[in-house]
Amino acid sequence: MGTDVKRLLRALGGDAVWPPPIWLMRQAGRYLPEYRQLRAETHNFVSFCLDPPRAADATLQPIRRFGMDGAILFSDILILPWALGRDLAFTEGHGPSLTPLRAVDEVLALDKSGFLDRVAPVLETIGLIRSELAQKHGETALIGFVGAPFTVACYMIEGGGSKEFAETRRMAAGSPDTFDQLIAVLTETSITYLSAQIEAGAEAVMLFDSWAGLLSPDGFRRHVIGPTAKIAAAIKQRHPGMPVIGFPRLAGTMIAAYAAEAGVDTVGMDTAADPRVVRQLVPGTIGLQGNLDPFALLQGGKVMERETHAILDAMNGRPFVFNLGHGVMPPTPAGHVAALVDLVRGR
Ligand code: 1CP
Repeated sequence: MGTDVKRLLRALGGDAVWPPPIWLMRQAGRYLPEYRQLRAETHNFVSFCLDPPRAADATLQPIRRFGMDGAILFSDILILPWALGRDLAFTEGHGPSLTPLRAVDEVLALDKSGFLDRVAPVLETIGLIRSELAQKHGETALIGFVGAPFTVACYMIEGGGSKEFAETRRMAAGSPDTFDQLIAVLTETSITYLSAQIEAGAEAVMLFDSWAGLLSPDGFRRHVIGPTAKIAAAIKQRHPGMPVIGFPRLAGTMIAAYAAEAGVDTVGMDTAADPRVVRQLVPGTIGLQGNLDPFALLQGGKVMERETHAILDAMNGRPFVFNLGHGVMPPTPAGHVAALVDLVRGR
């Protein structure tokens, strides 16, 4: 690959680019004063996600400040269930709430034919982002995303966030036909939605499986690896060479099976993963991404430096993308993010 290819895309394509490219999960968000200002202009978070100029602006804010190698589309994993016809609201300090989905009729009623029209503003946002990147930040690549089917099902069934997602796990064990039908709809619509994001200009895609770690090994194979493998294979078939990143959060030792079988090019490591161990578990042909503790970034200084160097030392020689192990915490000083970017780039 030529050196005109963006550094992030070279790393996601399997090159051990060094120093590694960097971007951060939740790099757009409340820790940035300019985000809080933009957010205050819209009461409704869903409308904000569906407002192309504002969503493009939120995506680009961390790029303008820090010159990250990756921009992640400003949207949310719950826009897909909303577009499929489920009610969705975000309340201040409480997070998302949806009407809980419990019955097979509700799965059958999901609007698989109409959802793509409802996400048209997201596709328009992607076009706006790409044109500003092309004009002003030629080295930054745009990442599109969906929530992986299991994690999206967790929110749809439970009706919001949860520590245990007990209703979801109860349905997976007790009504497997209904659960499998929901996962199948999410798998199919995720393929369509990611393809549309790629056609609109996304240069890589990521699947966020934030709750993958709740499952047993058998459940993980069925509900995490299975649907992810279908999505990754379909994306690769429709868009040859398109980089696919998977983030099976808190997968523990199942990260080995995920890397070997899910068909993603790059695997995201969460905060709890030891990169020296993951390096042994994951074949060298698969890229890795992660995994600085968001609390080390919040702390900054020596703690951040020590943990960052440990990750860089463990990942040297591998195709690798520096990131956090989970999202940026709202109280994080923006100066710590700037210092982290300098640290990783060796400045
Ligand atoms: O008012 C606000 O500012 C709301 C906060 C917020 C933001 C900034 C939410 C609500 N979503 C987002 C944006 C977002 N969410 C992005 C794009 C921006 C970026 O990363 O820079 C992405 C990729 C997500 C993905 C997302 N949403 C995940 C997967 C990653 C993860 O954090 O584990 C999940 C689980 C969600 C659900 C969600 N959306 C918002 C909240 C508060 C939550 C978590 C709810 C919970 O489980 O408690």
